[in-house]
Amino acid sequence: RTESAETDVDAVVVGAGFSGMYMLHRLRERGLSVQAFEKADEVGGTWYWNQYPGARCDSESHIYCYSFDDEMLEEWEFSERYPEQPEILEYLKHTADKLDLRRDIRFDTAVESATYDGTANTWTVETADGQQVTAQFFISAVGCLSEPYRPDFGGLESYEGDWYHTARWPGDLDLSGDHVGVIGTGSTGIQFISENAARCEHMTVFQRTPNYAVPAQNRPISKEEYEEIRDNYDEIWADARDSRLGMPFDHDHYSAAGLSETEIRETLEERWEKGGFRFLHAFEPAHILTNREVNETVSEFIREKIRAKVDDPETAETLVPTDHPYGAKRPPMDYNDYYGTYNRDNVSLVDVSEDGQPIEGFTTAGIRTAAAEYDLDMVVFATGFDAMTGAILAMDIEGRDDRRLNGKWADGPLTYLGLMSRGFPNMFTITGPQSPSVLTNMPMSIEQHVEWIDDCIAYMDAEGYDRIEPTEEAEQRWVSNTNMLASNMLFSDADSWYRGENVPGKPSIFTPFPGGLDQYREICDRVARDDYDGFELERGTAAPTAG
Ligand code: NA7
Repeated sequence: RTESAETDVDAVVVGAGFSGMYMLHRLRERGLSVQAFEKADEVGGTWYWNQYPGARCDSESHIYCYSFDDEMLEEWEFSERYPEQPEILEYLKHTADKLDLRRDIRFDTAVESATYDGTANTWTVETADGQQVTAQFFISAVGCLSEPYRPDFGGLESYEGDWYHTARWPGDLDLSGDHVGVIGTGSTGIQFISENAARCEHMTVFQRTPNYAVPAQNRPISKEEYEEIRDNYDEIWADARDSRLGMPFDHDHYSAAGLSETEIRETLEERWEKGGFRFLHAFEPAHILTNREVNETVSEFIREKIRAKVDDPETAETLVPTDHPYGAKRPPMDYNDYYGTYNRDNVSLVDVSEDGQPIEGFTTAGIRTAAAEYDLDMVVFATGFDAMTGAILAMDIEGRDDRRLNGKWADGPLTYLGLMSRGFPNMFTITGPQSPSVLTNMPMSIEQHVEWIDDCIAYMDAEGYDRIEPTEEAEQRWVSNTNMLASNMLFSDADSWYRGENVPGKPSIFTPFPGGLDQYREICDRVARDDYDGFELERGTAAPTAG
């Protein structure tokens, strides 16, 4: 590197969840100086913020962790098949201690803006409290389901009860004795409702779209099981890396082609017992997510299970999804007899869809719908996130030639590989839009992204390049490829956060890369092997050096 420009550090990383922590570690191991910023007062990201009782990860715990460090795999043990929020947070804190990450993380510090200077080839990152740091590389690790979305119901300011968004849960709240209203029946709402109904005096659930919750079949993991997992970890990780979902069992699916409906139902019954994503992936994804007929058999199978669980037929029909096929929205998991919860005397369900009684707003005492008023001591917004782009665009990012990222992405995100966007040199996004992240076991995707970015920076260093950005053509190709893959699947049959439709005014575009982590990894590896095909690399642009 030349000595022509001096920066405070080589790289700034924003966020200290799974992604930011690993990115910081990798770059530091390579000898780069890194400043990470985290707006919370602790590491953990998603698992720091989502502290509502019942928060749990839908990936199985033995693969919901980093795979890069054998020692950590040896010494850490999750207690249940699916890890609960407090345990994941402990795991991440433990990792931060073990890798000595905290010394390079500035906590309680939100990044407000990042501005690229094309002459000096540096990024200037500014925080909410007015600190400025310059770096050659600017890396967003802010997460893709991290910017909470709360619908703007009128009158909330006059509501005299308490209200919380699940993704900003304050920790130890006592719900006992309260009449609690819950808005939202996505993955979060379903976890919250079934875990907390018994704790409340009364719970009223406001459901706009019924969902297909499949039993997770959670249970404790025994010592013997862990021993077996450890003995086979090499194979487990190899299978997970080479799979569509980043989950090792993903290879173990059937073809639905040529099966009769009875045979399909037998397979589904067997998979129902296995639970979670093993059910979703009973058949080749091509069959459930592209074949309407197979999908309808699967959807109907779940509908019957719901009807069988709920005592009151009218409530059951309100809970049965008929407006969208299974899998078109992110399928939620049931940890705690979700449908059985509606048989409790202290739980009631309100249909707030267009055909029911939509929420009109808040009163001083609670929620007013088109048909009634509900008095509530507390309202819980389980209303999801401004997914994929929300947290990135919450920062004011200005690239080359005064171009702003929120302007460039006004009609939908434009990226190459979900990792970079043209006009924003040396800026990387981990789990960015048009990457497979949210459709996979996240740590597997995160490790792939981080390692790719780290290798890319190492390549630049070795070859004497100091600026990288995608070509216009490669970016357009990637975006159309992602859209084309999605258009061959059933995703457009539902309004979902996958397509930005949960946030009013957001462009309606399928944002994750739906081709699977295995295919994505292959593409990324090929791009790197071909000297970063589709990227422009430049030398002699006042390569900055950390001072
Ligand atoms: P989701 O899956 O986006 O669910 C949000 C829920 O909130 C969903 O049931 C929405 O109904 C409901 N919602 C949103 N806006 C409204 C309004 N205005 N009125 C009534 N109901 C509303 O978020 P989650 O937090 O559950 O899950 C996000 C991801 O985190 C999850 O998929 C996992 O990947 C982890 P809708 O279906 O839009 O009619």
